Amino acid sequence: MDGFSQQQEKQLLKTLEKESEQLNIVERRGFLKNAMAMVGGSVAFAGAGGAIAGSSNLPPSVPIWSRTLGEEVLTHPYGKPSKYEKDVIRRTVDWLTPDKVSSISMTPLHKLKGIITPNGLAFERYHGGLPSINPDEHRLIIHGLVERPLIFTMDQLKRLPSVTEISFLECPANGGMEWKAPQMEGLQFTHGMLSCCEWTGVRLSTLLAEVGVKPEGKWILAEGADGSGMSRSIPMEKALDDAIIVYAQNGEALREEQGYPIRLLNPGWEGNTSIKWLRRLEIGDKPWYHREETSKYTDLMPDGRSRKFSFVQECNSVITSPSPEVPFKEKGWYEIEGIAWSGKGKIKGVDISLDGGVSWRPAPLKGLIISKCLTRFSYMYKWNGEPLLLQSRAWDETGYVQPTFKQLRAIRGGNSIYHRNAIHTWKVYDDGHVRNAQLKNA
Ligand SMILES: Nc1nc2c(c(=O)[nH]1)N[C@H]1C(S)=C(S)[C@@H](COP(=O)(O)O)O[C@H]1N2
Ligand SMILES: [Mo]
Repeated sequence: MDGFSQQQEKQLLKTLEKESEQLNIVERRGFLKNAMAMVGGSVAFAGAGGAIAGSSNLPPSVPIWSRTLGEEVLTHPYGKPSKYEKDVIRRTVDWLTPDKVSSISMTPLHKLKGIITPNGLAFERYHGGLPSINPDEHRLIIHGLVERPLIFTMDQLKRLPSVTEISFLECPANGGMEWKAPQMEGLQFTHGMLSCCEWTGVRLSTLLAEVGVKPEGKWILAEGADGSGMSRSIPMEKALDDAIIVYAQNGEALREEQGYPIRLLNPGWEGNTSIKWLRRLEIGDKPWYHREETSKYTDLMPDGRSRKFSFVQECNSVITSPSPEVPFKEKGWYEIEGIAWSGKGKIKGVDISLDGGVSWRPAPLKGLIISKCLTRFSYMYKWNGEPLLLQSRAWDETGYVQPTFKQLRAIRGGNSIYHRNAIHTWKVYDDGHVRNAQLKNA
């Protein structure tokens, strides 16, 4: 029982070989040798896990869950993660959310795989708390410079032709605490105002065709039904391009946290424009210059002027593993993994650096590569206990390359909160722990 049968070992080696081919590993031989050592010594491998060594559920014993019957069907009519995953949760930063109503929670990016954020882990941003809206009592009003002002029930919206698209959603304040110096010790806090879901709803352009926009109609005010009545002015071009009135998220009804029963989604644009609990769209001939687009969500430039309507979330990337939450635990092979995204389209490529940006090597993209979506990159690396300055640098299909901090600060100065998409540095120490770092000249 202890170890694997020869046939199992052969099978595993075959799988590894295939995977390594896909990953294009340069030092393939070394990688496989190492993997075999782990397979051959499965007891030692399990022991390396630490706390549970010696458990009566480990081989060669038959574990308790194999000797008893499990729970009945419908023990959890709505499924939930294993109790052993209880630390995989959204988290807040106390000093960012003093009143808990105007608040923000962050996605545990270090624990996620693939590109989809599960509904229970999508970051949340509230300007006036979380409303609980009865869909039967909710309406979407469209008025202003239109031929036929209309009021839609939720059922009427769902009868219109629908679209389903995957898109990331990022608060432009993501990483905002890092403008002046590294502050947050964790990927969840440096980059966690970011999620990527599959959204279903009606194209805003479909609704605009229903009401008939007058030729003077150039902007749309979107307003939420929450206590903050949050509102943003959206240019007609975006409304006619890819904006969606969303009612479903990852296959099920939109979560209350994300705007139930309906929200506006502007793919690739600052999350602030994607108004949740949407109740009103007014068509006008110019922007409204409301609070969230004048006093907030603007960038104070070095010359004293303000950058406003900075809608697009530009190309960005970060290494998710290793990270402060996912240190190297022992020497050996690791998959250095991360995510890249761009509000302008598809990710074209990612380089990683092990030496703080002195030299770069390509990190192959893997999985789905979709416009305005998280995209995974991965690089196999054998860590021998040396300190590293890990960085990733992504570029998108428009040719835009993620800037260094130095390049970003040279243009935007140091007063901004929003749109910090600079190359991020993780410092790996010789014992494997990882800290958030910024380099003076990069
Ligand atoms: N009505 C309303 N819409 C809103 C907000 C809000 O407080 N009220 N917050 C905005 C901000 S700042 C962001 S970043 C996104 C966050 O969306 P999420 O909570 O689904 O992640 O919603 C936006 N839409
Ligand atoms: Mo936001």
